[in-house]
Amino acid sequence: MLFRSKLIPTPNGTQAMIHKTQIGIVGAGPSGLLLSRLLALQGIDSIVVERQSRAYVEGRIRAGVLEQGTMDLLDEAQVGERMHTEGLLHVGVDLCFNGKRHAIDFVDLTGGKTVMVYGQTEVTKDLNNALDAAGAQIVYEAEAVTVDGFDSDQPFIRYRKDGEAHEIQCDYIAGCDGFHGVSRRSIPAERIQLFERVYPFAWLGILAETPPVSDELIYANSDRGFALFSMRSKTLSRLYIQCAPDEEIDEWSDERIWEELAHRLDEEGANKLTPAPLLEKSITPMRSFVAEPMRFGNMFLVGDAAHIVPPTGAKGLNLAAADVRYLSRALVDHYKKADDGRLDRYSDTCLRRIWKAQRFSWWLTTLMHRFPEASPFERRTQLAELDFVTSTETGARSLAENYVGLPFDD
Ligand code: FAS
Ligand code: PHB
Repeated sequence: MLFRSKLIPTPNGTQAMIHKTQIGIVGAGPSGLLLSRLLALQGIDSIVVERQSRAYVEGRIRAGVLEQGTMDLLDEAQVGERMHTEGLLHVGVDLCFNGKRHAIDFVDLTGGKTVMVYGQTEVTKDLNNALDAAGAQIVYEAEAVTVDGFDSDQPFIRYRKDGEAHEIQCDYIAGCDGFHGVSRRSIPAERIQLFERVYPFAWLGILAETPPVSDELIYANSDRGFALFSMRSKTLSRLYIQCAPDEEIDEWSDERIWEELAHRLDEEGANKLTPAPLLEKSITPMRSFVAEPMRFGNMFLVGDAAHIVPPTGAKGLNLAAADVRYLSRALVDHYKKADDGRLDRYSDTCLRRIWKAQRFSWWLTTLMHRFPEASPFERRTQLAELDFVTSTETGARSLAENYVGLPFDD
């Protein structure tokens, strides 16, 4: 463990605790934890700095669907055991429109590929438990985190903890601090290009102790808007309703939510929907976002720090894992083979996958949601595309191949 600390005086006369490591990681979400874990298994030292508490991070209800590539990476990180025993393997999804459900069979259409339903909350807990057991250095509830020096060969992260100043001196910084993090915002505007599309709706998400209405996920496009019927187990449902982007959550009583979910389902599903007390209720805005490039000197942007997708395609967490897969391999090549080829290609390789996932997420979001400004002609063409996707092998295969996760380039 390269973790070394010493107290030194700072220019303004106070003192700071200096820590040295190889990789300084900002953010203890799935990206930061998975990167730290994969590097540690290769003997590469890191320190993770997180502004929230561990309980807060583990308590966030977010993604639910893991691609095979993400499952393989969690196995490589030796944290996949509970996922395999408690996760739910899914062989397809249903699309529901005009009051009818249509199966998209992943196994038939992709030559056997599937996805796993296993909540991001559980992934985060599994990673934290493994990192804890290995004595990993994770600083929770860090304040005033800043990143600097990434254009030099001595980048550093500064933060305050319990009133004390700390500085992490490292070889590289991994900005795993999400859309609202400090890493991307530390890049001068002239060095970064941002691409964004904000959608004219949001998702109201609920978690309820009630059996899912179907074994597979149901994506519903109804006259009243989109709804998604997902789950976390055979007794725990994760459900979403398209709502206005400026919706006040207090305007949605439990009763109104259950009524709206039933309206947006086919008759069979609506009859199976069993209202229950809500364990969680939140509204998530819908945006597509990409920052280019993803490398700035010796700092790399990873996961939501560099890109956001509307959750319709279940790509957010899987894209973050793909970035981590590539960066961890690139850092291992650097330290073990003195080969910086992958580090040099990191941004281009990640962005190639990111933009294909952005396209799919935008396409499925456009296909499944009611747009307030849509003309009757656009509504008809939307329904015609749903008919094409569910009644032709070409249309169905395109959805299936993207949903289960495209092959990695490298
Ligand atoms: P995260 O945002 O998860 O983690 C970043 C971490 O950095 C956080 O813990 C944060 O506290 C920390 N941080 C931020 N600023 C910091 C600072 N200055 N200093 C130190 N730490 C800092 N994806 C799906 O696939 N399906 C879904 O259904 C889905 N639902 C979502 C719902 C919501 C409300 C949100 C916000 C996202 C959702 N996502 C979904 C996407 C989500 O799963 C992300 O893709 C995933 O969390 C990405 O992981 P990270 O890149 O680690 O970023
Ligand atoms: C979820 O289970 O939270 C989930 C599943 C599929 C999606 C989005 C969210 O597309």
